[in-house]
Amino acid sequence: MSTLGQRISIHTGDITRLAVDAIVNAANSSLLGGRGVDGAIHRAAGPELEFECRMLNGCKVGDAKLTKGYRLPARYIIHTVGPVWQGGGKGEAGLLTSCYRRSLEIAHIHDCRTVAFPAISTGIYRYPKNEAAVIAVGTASDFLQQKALPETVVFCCFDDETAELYRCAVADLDKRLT
Ligand code: AR6
Repeated sequence: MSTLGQRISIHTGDITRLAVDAIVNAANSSLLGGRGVDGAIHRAAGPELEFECRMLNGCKVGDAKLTKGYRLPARYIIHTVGPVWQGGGKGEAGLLTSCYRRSLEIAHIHDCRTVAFPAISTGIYRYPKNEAAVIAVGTASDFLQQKALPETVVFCCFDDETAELYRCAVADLDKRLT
């Protein structure tokens, strides 16, 4: 197995259950909660999370901010704000890349060995899942090649179909890297 394959893992299930150092939240720029994975994370972490989020003054699209994990098994939550898909001509790919890079930088600074990502922007924000998976895997791979931490990036997919897209994206990248 390649080095990339050893440091990227693909999981199907609910990200709120994962006992990793940090999980990433697909938030909105208010950081005050919402639907989808954001709602699930706020419910599972408990009301203290919203209290801490209120002190953060929101977050720009493409950026990320860290809070504690509260009642989650994860120690930290890294909240990032993905772009709303508007057809692809509004800088969406660059902004989505930035979400992954900024989240990984924050995980690195906080000595996280394992970090789990949902498929940012691919639900309510309608980013095409396949294109988003290629960006997620490519950006994580670039980062992992430069840094020893995080040791492992988990892509937590809500369904098997999405997990398969990630497996294909990893396999394609592996072919290009070897
Ligand atoms: N665990 C893992 N993945 C999940 C979970 C879960 N518990 N729940 C949903 N997903 P979305 P977005 C997947 O809509 O598109 C919120 O209201 C889901 O299948 O949660 O970035 C925010 O406040 C999809 O593949 O996030 C924002 O306003 C992926 O997570 C807005 O939605 C992302 O879907 C953000 O929209």
